[in-house]
Amino acid sequence: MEKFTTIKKIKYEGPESKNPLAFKYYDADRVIMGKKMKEHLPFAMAWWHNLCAGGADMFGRATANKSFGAKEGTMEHAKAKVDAGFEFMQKLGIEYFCFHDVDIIPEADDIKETNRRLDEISDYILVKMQETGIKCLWGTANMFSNPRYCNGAGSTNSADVFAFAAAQVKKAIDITIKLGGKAYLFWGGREGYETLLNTDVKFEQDNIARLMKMAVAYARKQGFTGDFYIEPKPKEPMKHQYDFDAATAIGFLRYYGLDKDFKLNIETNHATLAGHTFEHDLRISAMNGMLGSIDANQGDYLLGWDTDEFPFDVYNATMCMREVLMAGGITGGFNFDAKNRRPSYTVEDMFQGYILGMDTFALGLIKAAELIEDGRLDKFIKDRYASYYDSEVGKKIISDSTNLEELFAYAEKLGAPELPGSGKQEYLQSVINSVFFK
Ligand code: XLS
Ligand code: NI
Ligand code: NI
Repeated sequence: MEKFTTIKKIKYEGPESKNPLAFKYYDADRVIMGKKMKEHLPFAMAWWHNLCAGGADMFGRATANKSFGAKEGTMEHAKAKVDAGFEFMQKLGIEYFCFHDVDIIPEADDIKETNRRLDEISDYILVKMQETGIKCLWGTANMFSNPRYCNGAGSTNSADVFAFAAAQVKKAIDITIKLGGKAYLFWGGREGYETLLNTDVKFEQDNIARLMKMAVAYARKQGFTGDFYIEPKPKEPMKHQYDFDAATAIGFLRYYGLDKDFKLNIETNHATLAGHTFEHDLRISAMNGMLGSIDANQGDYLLGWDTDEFPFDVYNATMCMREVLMAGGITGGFNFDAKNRRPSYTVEDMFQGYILGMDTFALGLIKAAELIEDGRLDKFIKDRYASYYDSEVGKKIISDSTNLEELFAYAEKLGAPELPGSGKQEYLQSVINSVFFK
């Protein structure tokens, strides 16, 4: 039965349109740099925000009704969410979804019953997937909401909790494989600590790696060929999260020999919480061959937590898409890990959040392609390092064929080098404006 009876299929109407339920920039079949927009931008719906969260915060209960006509906490409700989710994705032309195990069913007290419910609902989801062609981008286990995970999952001090987490990961991998997920994700929900007064960091990190290794071994044994992801985040819920940012996560993966199986899922708001720009963490991932997927949202510079807003900042989305285009695309997708603001509690708001996000990324793609085609930024960067290609000493340095003694002698002969050339930041920023506002 149709859930969103007041909403029709969302169409592209172009920038002149004033229709609040139409795309202004996202034109799925428009070709940009040789590829359709929908191929550049494999969007995904985040099950948890869109179908589960009603806007509750620590000061008040939910404002949005996500019952979809069923009693919450029942399997009927779980199925109603599947119906609503697939209708939602179809109406928006979204081809992927992402989920946590407990987003798709109400967790039972007994793990056997929880797992039975997961089997039942995944059968139901599978039928919908076959009917609609909608696919699973990634699955994950929620190992942060239940009180048993107050000290983390892989990082917990309790061996029993660790074993329970392992069981949950096993089942979440089974369901992800069953739904044909492209990847399996670890967001280090509470993998971190509050104080060193009670924490053995090395012990906890070794254990997180153990859990990940077991996950890889198990999934590969089941024939899973997709990627594993770590989604870095510097803080919240814990004060110190172990997967602080892209560079930290990459170091961790390499140290434990997990770097062949894992890539990163970079979330805008997590990068900015780490004190980086979004494009910084994308660049660090890409240059290490580990840019897997993106959690598309945005934070608020006035607030110090993960506000998970729908992306609206076109400049930011452009810098993201520039990184993605330069990296030759991503194998994952753009998952809207984003939620409506609490006072935006209507069904129209649900759709308008996604329309905003999709239009913002479409604009980002258009503008990033224009920046690349304009060529001034890329040429400037290339020229900036020309001395390494043009001079003898530069060539020696980048071909690893010199040493400190030789460079010492060279420097003595040189006397003093000239200044390295202007960075021209202001000029380059004006180039961006001129491409944006032609
Ligand atoms: C929370 C994370 C979470 C992950 C999935 O901050 O972004 O939503 O994406 O567990
Ligand atoms: Ni987040
Ligand atoms: Ni996320």
